[in-house]
Amino acid sequence: TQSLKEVLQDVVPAKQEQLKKLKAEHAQTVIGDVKVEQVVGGMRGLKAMLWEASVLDPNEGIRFHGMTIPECQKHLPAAPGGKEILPESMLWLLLTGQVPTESQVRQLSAELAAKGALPSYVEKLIDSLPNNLHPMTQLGMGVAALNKESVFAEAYEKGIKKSEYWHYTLEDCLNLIARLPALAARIYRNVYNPGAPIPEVSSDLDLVGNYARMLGFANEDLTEYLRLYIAIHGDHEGGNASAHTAHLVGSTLSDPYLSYSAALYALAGPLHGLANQEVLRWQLAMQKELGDNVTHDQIKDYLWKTLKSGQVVPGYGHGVLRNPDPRFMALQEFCDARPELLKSPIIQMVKKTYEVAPGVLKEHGKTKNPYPNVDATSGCVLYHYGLTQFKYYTVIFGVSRALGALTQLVWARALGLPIERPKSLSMDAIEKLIGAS
Ligand code: NMX
Ligand code: MLT
Repeated sequence: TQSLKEVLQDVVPAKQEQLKKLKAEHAQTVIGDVKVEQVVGGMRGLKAMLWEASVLDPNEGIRFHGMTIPECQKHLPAAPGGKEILPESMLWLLLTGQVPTESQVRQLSAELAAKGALPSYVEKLIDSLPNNLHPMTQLGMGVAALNKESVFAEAYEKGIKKSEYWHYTLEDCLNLIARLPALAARIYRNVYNPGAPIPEVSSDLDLVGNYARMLGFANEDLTEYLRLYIAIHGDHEGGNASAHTAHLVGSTLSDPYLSYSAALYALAGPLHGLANQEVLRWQLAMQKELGDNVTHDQIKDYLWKTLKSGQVVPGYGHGVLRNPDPRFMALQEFCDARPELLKSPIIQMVKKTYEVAPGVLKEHGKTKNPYPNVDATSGCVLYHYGLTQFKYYTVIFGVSRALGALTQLVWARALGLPIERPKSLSMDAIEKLIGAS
């Protein structure tokens, strides 16, 4: 069985050649223009970043190396006895562009489990934090502190060739992905269930099998849900705020731990990953006010109340998507296949909200995308299975996004990409440029 590193060693030269050819033959070819609205409007739609693992189409959603979510569900290996995509399978696809065999994935799970224990200084650091410090703040601190272990930083200090960067970056990235479950589970246990002993990483379990066990859940359905959740949140091309942050910070040759820690603090914003916490807070407030058996009309009124108070409807809208998010659809299908989930009041409420919110948002007329994004539903299934502490939800997103953000760090170093440094302009400078008085 070829290991992940061996496969990458085969794949890297072809990609390096592809980039060399692009630069040699098309360096001056124009692929877009820059409008003032993009400079002052969050760079929406600006094609300005190389990202290998996935591309987002506004209408059909994400493709990972050309594969849609249903195709990944069909072809990527699951856990023994399970059905959902294993995050290890997704990581393999993102890194290599290839669908792994079952034995390659089992080997990767074993490698990650062997590296999964937290160093004791990080355990002590996390244990020393106040339990009312937001779990995302704790996660970013733990990830940053792990940079004491960075083989890239150590090798760079000693002096290495540019062509060797990606080898050390890969090692750091796999070590970090391996340790995220133990770190994230420790934060959960300290904040919500202090004192109970946390099991050690088991060499017999996959990444999420271990994560669920360390969190303290023994429900195989929840574990399968987490596998799907973590696999499909893994990458969403490069322009989203967390992935872009990792890319920017990594481009300075800051090591993968520091780069991903920075990314986590972008994910922690309510317009980005924190939206899944906000969705649950918003749906529970609706449930408190209106009870369990809400009608569509009551939800419409509630939506208008939110909009009229000047707030956004969390879980709706997107910077790129212009249709319902296929990740939302995949998580809804997980519910549709399980009658016990469909009976859950909170899952029913999310479904009914989806039936009316696009109409209300269209009538409201502001958002360019009135449809749900993944955050509209991701938390309600966790809630149903007893993971009710919604301030924790973005941490799970943070465990997942490492797959894509760290993949790109490996590719950025393998391709020798430079430090990111776009040009900024003042309003006076823009006016001068366009000849406006
Ligand atoms: N509810 C109410 N208003 C909205 C919504 C919404 N869900 N989405 C966008 N708008 C407003 C937006 O605030 C803006 O108003 P204004 O002109 O007053 O500034 C206007 O519609 C145009 O915004 P768009 O161009 O459609 O959206 P943009 O690309 O700027 O932002 C989001 C995208 C995702 C930040 C935005 O849709 C939003 O705030 N959604 C709610 C939060 C959310 O669900 N975030 C999660 C994104 C997914 N993720 O996991 O990261
Ligand atoms: C993501 O998964 O990062 C979000 O959908 C936000 C985005 O793509 O901009």
